[in-house]
Amino acid sequence: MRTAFQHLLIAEDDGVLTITMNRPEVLNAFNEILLAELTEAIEAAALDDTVRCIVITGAGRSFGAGQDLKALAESVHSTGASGKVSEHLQKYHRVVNAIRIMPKPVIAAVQGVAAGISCNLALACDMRIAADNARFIEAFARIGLVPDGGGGYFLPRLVGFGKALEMAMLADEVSGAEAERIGLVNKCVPLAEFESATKAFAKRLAHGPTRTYGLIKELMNKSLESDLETSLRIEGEMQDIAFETADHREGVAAFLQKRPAVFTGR
Ligand code: LHQ
Repeated sequence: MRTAFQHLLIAEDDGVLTITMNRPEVLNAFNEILLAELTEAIEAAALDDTVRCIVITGAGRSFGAGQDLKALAESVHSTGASGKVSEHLQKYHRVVNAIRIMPKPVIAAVQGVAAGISCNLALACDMRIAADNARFIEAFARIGLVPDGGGGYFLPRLVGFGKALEMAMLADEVSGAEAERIGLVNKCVPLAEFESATKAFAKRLAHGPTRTYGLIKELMNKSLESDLETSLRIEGEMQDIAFETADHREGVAAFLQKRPAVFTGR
């Protein structure tokens, strides 16, 4: 996959692909180029078998400040084409969908601000690790907008209905520690440990049974929309596939031989 981008930094290490959004002068706010490049990198990662875990993070002092409002004012607002915002949003939806159907784990590593659609990009990821300086802001209502980028879907499912409405309506900052408490992130760590903790978390996932992780992800995602009967049927379908993987055989062999399993992701 391409590794040289205008607004992304790409690093691959031991099965972990780290995608760093890199417009630190505007807190990694999304312009057209950053959005297109992020889409390309995520879609390419899905097809690359050497990638077994993806980390999305931000350069500088923040994760991201949402849509670049200057770029928005110059384009949609100044041309009077505000009715077309939903068309613009489809580009973000492509990223959200790419993360959801990615057959391997995607982690958002959030330090500093994650506001607006950048916050919701983090919510679309499978898991989130935050530094203790993180500030999650559903900033939309501050500028008279509704949460987009899948926020209306992921936020209530992560934190519950009432908290989601509070975050979306009041648009107050939620700290990393509070985000951990309410289930918005999987864990919050001191900023000094953020990089090493993210690496350890991602490496552990990258050394896991990747094919099975893809099935787990599909099972969980589909269960959000299913009744019990359907979910149990899907569970059976997924287990039929998992049962045939080399990693299942390796896991059982490792257990019987009283040694750690070495998963290849197949
Ligand atoms: C920015 C931005 C930014 C440009 C900081 N744009 N420059 C909506 C509509 C349509 C289609 C698609 O999607 C969306 C979705 C959305 O995401 S709507 C929500 C958009 N985001 C926001 O409303 C957040 C705006 N930013 C802020 O409220 C603050 O900057 C936060 C709270 C994020 C951070 O505050 P501070 O830590 O105090 O940093 P700062 O405000 O000083 O920002 C640093 C620089 O970054 C500054 O530039 P400057 O030249 O003055 O140093 C800001 O202008 C720039 N920046 N966010 N979204």
